[in-house]
Amino acid sequence: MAKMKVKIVESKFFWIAVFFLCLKTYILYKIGFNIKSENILQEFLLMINPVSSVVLLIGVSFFFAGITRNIMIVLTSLSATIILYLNLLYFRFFSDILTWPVLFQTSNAKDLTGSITELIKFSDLLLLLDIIVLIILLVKRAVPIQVRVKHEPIMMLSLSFILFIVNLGIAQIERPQLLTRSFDREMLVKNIGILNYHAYDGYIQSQSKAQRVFADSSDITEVLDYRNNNYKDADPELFGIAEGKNIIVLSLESLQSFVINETIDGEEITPFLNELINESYYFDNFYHQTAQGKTSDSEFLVANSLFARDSGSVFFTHAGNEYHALPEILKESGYYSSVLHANNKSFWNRDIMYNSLGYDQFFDINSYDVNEENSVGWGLKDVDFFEQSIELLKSQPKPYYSKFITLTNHFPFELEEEDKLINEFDSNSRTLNRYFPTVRYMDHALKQFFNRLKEEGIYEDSIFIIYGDHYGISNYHNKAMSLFLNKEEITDLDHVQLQRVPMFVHIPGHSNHEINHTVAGQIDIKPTIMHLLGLDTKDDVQFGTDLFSPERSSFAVLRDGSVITDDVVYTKGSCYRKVDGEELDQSNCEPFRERGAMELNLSDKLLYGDLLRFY
Ligand code: GP9
Ligand code: MN
Repeated sequence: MAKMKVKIVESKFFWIAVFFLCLKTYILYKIGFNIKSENILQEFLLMINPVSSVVLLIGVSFFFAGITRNIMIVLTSLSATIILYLNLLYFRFFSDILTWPVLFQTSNAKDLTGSITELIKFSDLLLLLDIIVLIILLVKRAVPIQVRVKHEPIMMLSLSFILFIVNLGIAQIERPQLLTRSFDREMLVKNIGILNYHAYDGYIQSQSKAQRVFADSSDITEVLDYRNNNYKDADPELFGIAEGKNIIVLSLESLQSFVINETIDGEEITPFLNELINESYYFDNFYHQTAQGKTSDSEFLVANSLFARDSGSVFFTHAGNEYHALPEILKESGYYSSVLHANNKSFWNRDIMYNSLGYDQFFDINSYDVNEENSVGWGLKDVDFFEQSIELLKSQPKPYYSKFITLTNHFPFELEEEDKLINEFDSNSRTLNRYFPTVRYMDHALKQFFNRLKEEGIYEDSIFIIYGDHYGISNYHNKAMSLFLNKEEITDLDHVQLQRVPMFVHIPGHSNHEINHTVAGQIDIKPTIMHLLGLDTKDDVQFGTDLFSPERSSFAVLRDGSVITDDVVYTKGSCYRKVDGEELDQSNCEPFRERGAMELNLSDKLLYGDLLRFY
């Protein structure tokens, strides 16, 4: 064993190549990909994250001996350089990292050939500097010829694995739940390195590919049958009421219903939204149905009326599927569609997924003037975001379908003193305490936005769909939450009820509505919008029902299988009566539990099999 270790350490040529390639990757991160780090730990990660994959890749040479090994060291270095260079070219064009599906998107290639020569720079030859040095060392026989030692390749593999685990451990400190939750490519590259990222991406892609391969056209029949049996007619009075109007969708970051009509130290948390309830169709039993994909899950639910995945983000795993999403459907009715969101376009793989969903335009961070003064936490402050969005909105052809995604009310709910319009809450949870001022700030930003829309004459020509994207306060803060809600504890039933998010359909000119108590969720938004526009939903494959349909049954299933009706909640294997929280016999929930499981299952089948390609 000791002898073997010595051998590996002795492999000077190998370590020189490893050093060169790691250094080159780091320099490319900084100069080529312009990756910035916010703290020393991030910078450190950037420096060390190439090591594990580079050791693995060049370590392939340990399967060979003699001169072949040294040649392999050069060849593997060269192939890694080619991968880096392809990424660099792609980045220069799209300011994004390559993904496997992108490599196979041959239909895009023709758009690129013309510009490829412009992307290549003379100075790119510098990338070959280390390779040239390695070749010189090789031909001058300045490096020793190594013999093959029995367990050496395994040692190299193990070393690479250990290095990767250490890397991942540090990355977890910097970005918890990195692999399961944060699917931003730049963030992955920052944390685990570009080569590891490609391996990870390959794994994710192959996983979903397999299920698709085994699906065939008969598989969709089951879904269609279910859909046909559950179709609900529209409310005849509201059907077509929004025809020709602009549709403005406001996806409000982390907004939960428990803040509505509540106060902190006597001050309303959401004064604007509270007012808006009187002038809107407001749904107070409306649930988010998202899982790990958070905002992206809510976007998926709204666009398709299909469930997102129970793990990871469908925006990443199934961006290549065939969909019949709302933007695409609206295009057939002459609508222009866009998303306005001041974040990197690659976050949640949006740039790619939005194409699949049929959006015409994505106004990402590059459409906004973002600087230190107008930013906090995750980026551009909501007030500035809405203000700068007005011109973008006006630049679009009418009628349009435009979705705004806010950002300020995002964990960890940071806000500057001057923007704190109400006090923080006082509990043991800093997160919950800070949540209220950021919600209040978002409410204020909305009020300003509505005023501006009225000034610009956009308001009257539009209808508004406004909802919270997902929870903001996890059950980790239950103790503090019980204090706020004046409850002894947060039970499983309470937890389900806390998954309610505000939902408004605001149609200028329609006022003084009763609050609608129907139990519903984000999956119901697509059919609702379609009916408001006078579009038939009979032939659309969807799992939601129009919120206004007189025939709709009050029902919602959450992504974890919990179900809610007017009277009962089924969650974590127990059935509860809603009014008093009493635990009931399972049979009271069974039909609803079954329905929920059925819908999730069929929707998953559709997604994993990419069944809409057969429809
Ligand atoms: C990022 C923003 C937040 O662009 O939408 O995403 P989230 O963490 O809420 O899913
Ligand atoms: Mn969100």
